[in-house]
Amino acid sequence: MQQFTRSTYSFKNAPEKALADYLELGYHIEENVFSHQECQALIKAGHDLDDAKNNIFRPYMMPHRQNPVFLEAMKKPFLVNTLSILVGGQAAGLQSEFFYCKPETRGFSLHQDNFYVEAAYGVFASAWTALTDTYPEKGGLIIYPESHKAGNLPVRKLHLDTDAAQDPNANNEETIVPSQYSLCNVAIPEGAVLFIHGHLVHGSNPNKTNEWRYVLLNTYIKSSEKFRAGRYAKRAKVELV
Ligand SMILES: O=C(O)CCC(=O)C(=O)O
Repeated sequence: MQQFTRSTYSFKNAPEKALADYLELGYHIEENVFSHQECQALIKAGHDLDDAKNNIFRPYMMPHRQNPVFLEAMKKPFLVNTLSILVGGQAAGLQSEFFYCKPETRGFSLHQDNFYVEAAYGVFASAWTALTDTYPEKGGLIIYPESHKAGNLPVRKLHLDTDAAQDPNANNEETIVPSQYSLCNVAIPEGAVLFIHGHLVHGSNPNKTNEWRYVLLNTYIKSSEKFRAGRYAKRAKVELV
């Protein structure tokens, strides 16, 4: 496993230096973006969604269309400003997804987010917000630093049984990672955001703890760019200005 490297700069006060590190590494961690109260409000809103009320805890696609708390999170000025820097122009929202990841939920197989979205290189990125502390045993993310530089990578089909608590497209295939890139596990604390380049290979570990691992994923694209809507996700641009 590779020694984990992260930028020492923040988009709050050194955006140019933070951007240079993001372009080199393919990710950026920003702490204290959401307060404890905001994380708790989002978790509560997750449990108020129709699926959760019916004891269905697979990741909920597009909660921003159901509850304004999620739309407000997607529109958080710091996220919109940072994403606009990362995608090289005014960012539009594209997708939200709320992850419950109850104990024993399987991880998300290795993938590049842009595999699903089919946008041009460098104009699409994700904000993965930990609503509870996350670490390798608790569904923590796996990343391959600098793998975004490889562009579109091939995948191999997987033949796993479905896990009712995981996204139905999470384990269909996995990215074949070139041997020069190394796996890193990351621990992202509550309220922090992992910004992910659309071509960075990443996935997640299973949740082996007895606590739920709540995460809110928002994805963004440069407003003028094309993307694939997707049969399951049904992505549509959300204007943020
Ligand atoms: O939160 C997870 O388990 C993985 C989510 C993810 O990587 C994604 O949706 O792109």
